[in-house]
Amino acid sequence: MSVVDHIWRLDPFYPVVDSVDWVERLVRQGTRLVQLRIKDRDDETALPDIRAALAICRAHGADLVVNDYWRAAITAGADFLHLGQGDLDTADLAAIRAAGMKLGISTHDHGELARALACEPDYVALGPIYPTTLKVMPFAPQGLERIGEWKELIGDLPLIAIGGITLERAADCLSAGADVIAMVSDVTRHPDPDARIKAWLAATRPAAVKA
Ligand code: TZP
Ligand code: MG
Repeated sequence: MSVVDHIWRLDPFYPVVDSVDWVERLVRQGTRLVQLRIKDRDDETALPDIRAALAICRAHGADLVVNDYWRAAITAGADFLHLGQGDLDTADLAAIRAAGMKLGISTHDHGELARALACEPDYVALGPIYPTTLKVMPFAPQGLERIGEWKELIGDLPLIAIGGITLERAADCLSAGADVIAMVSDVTRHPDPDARIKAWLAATRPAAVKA
């Protein structure tokens, strides 16, 4: 399978979580794409968690995306890396490419999109689509129209929508042009996360099969 074929098979359900326990809980239930987003560590202290999450994902046939710690991601042999705009200031893109990792980049406005595209990413994330309670954002909610605009601007690159997206809002985001829905609190802060994971999988798996 070529890299492009693989990218096109990115699962539409893309939870973003902050621990190996969450990664395991998700992939055991059938999640196929998950981001490990650990904050306030360095590469050395994040490395054991990245290795553990990678082993769990591989054992379950899931793709792990490592957020932030690109040196540790290279050391662990990760397949996917996600960088925010701030991370691009210091990331060694040549080293990331040389390691064969696929790269996703966050964008919030046109300037950030231009910068992201200049890095030749493998996917582009747009957020926040709706107001998010998870982090203080200097950007107003993008709304659904912006998803369609971004999809036109990035062409064949997969578009990830993130920020305030619930299962009830997912269909609108996919119809607007998103290929993949990323979320945090709709899963991790749900009163019954396992039921919510199952509901997301049931709602998005047909789309995954079609893709
Ligand atoms: N990037 C843009 S919004 C966001 C990130 C990491 C947080 C998304 O969290 P939630 O709970 O799905 O709104
Ligand atoms: Mg980051």
